[in-house]
Amino acid sequence: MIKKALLTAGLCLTALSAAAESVDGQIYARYDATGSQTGSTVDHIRFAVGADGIVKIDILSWESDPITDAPTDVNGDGEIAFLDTYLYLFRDDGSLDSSDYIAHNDDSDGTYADGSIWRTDSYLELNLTAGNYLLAIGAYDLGMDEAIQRENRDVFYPIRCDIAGPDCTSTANASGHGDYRVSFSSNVSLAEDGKLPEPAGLGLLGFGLAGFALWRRKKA
Ligand SMILES: [Ca+2]
Ligand SMILES: [Ca+2]
Ligand SMILES: [Ca+2]
Repeated sequence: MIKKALLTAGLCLTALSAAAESVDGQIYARYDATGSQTGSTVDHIRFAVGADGIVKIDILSWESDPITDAPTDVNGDGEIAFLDTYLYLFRDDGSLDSSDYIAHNDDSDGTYADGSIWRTDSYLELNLTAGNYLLAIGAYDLGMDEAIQRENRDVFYPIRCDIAGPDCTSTANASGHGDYRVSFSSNVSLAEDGKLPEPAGLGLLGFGLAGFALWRRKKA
């Protein structure tokens, strides 16, 4: 019974830590056998909205200063790796297709509250009813079919540059990967799914249960 109570407590902790959640992820360039870029990956993030209301989805990615083109490490990970992000939002009914489409966004055009430095970072703010949703994030230019199939066939982004190297401009060659951070408003909770970047709260839950198991062995 104690174990069940603690398990419940752990799940509650996860639910709490999921409030105002953010997810860090990477979009990877894909190449053919000759080394030519053929496209890039698309991530899917599942989330739930508990009650009808305004939901905000804010992307942080672009790392080249819009005035000087100087590398700018907006996510503080010590590298300059970014993309021109592109979002699609779908209802999540367990079988994703174009009938689930709600909205898409390429460029935010001026919402920098999350630390964004350039308008190419995507942003969505819209009224959603309670329920389950799926966010697809990839690189410009992302079509709906590409978002659904998780295969972006456009080439160019993401961009990776040497943080101490020459200026990093939007005309740089696509390579490697680009990083993104997606921040959700506090009325969103992230869903568990093996395909998705792991929410920070899940790591805490795992640590908590492992600690409890150790405590049980010591007491026995
Ligand atoms: Ca942003
Ligand atoms: Ca960075
Ligand atoms: Ca964009």
